[in-house]
Amino acid sequence: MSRNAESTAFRSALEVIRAVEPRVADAIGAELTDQRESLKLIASENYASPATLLAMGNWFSDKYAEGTVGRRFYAGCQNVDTVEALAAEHARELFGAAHAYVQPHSGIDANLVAFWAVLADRVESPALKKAQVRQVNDLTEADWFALRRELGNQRMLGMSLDAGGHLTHGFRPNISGKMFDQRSYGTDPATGLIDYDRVAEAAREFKPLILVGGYSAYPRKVNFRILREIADSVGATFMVDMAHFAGLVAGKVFTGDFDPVPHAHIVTTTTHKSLRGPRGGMVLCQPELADQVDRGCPMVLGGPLPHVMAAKAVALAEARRPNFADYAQRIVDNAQALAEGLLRRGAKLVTGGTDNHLVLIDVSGYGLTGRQAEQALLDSGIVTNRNSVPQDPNGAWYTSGIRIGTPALTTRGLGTAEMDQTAELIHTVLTQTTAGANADGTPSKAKYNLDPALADKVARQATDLLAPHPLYPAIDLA
Ligand code: DSN
Repeated sequence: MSRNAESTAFRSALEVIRAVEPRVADAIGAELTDQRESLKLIASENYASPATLLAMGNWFSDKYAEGTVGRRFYAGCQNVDTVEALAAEHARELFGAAHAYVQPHSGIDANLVAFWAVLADRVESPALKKAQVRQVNDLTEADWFALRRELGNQRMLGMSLDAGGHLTHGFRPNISGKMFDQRSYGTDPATGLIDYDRVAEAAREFKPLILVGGYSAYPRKVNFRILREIADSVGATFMVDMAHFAGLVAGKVFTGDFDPVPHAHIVTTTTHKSLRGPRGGMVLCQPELADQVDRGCPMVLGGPLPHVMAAKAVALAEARRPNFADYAQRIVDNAQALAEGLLRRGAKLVTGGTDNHLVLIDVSGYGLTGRQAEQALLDSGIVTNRNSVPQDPNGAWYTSGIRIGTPALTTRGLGTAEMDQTAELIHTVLTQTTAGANADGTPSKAKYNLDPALADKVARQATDLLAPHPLYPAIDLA
């Protein structure tokens, strides 16, 4: 394929859009410019390939396809069947999973599908069993009442939010926190690491139906073999949300005890983070849960998005190529170089470093909240996001942490030397920013002081750092 093909494809697409609503075409072009010019360190973002992006922009978007491959509620789904089956096959092969369900629209949706599958599989309820064998019309009012009571009385044990767990692992702002009686395990206050003995103790006391492993802000590997043993010891189903590190599993950086797929009963993920696919979700599971997982739509999900499933098939095919393992290893090498660069310059990092794709800086040492640090970095062309640290005194809104991740910059081709320069830029901004005050003179958790000339200088240095690694080099929209 000629490099020109990518340029022609995107230029032509914008020309067609511009003829209808030029402001949308302009915004799409501006987004590319912004992404090209900023140092993207958001741990959950990446840059999908042109092939993946293009697979989403077509008439598959117009097709309804509720149900699953070969068993649809709509006619004419033969082509959707082709791409859904391909995406599922690539996912099974890539991760060595018995079953893959590629319809979830997002990570939250994937988790809801998984929760439903586990509830349906595990909750002892005659009414639920009747509902499963499609005798819904035979259920009495009393059956429905009993069913709701039994479903609404189940327990989940997951990682606490401030230790790096995710909202969808049973926390109140998410529906999972309303569905489940939830308890969390944290990390050791001295090391910041998961203390598996404490997890086992919590599991023995709480006896969860579901033990959840996985995280969105924990900078270390997790031993999924031990978590599975804990789950088995209390009769829990073991679920892992690998949304953040799916790329590291796909690229065989996390193997053996650190690969969740052979250990968990059910694994959920997004497809757009370290895995570098389109925005979306996916569920992998052992055979006994497959039937329930496949009921995800219409049980939990709206109609599948065939254009996104097509893009998932493309991205998963890319991840099966040998060079993806090299990419995954470079993500971790870069995160470790970034962590070392920050530590050498005096930063305080949660757990003292990283062995995955992310680094969590405790910015309280600079006298800043996470919100102040996030905005000061943004002014300087460095895009990150604020995040709680364990036992965070500033709560989930202001926070005391900055989470940074390397999947996106690694995709652009930056390496460990450039990570050290990135650490220098972050260090410069954080040491030159001071906390601001409210109008009445009281300390503010949001306002900050940073010399705009310094911010501009850092932004120019960031652009210089990126210049040898253009984003989508074959695409010229001018
Ligand atoms: N929003 C994603 C993240 O940034 O981790 C997960 O919810």
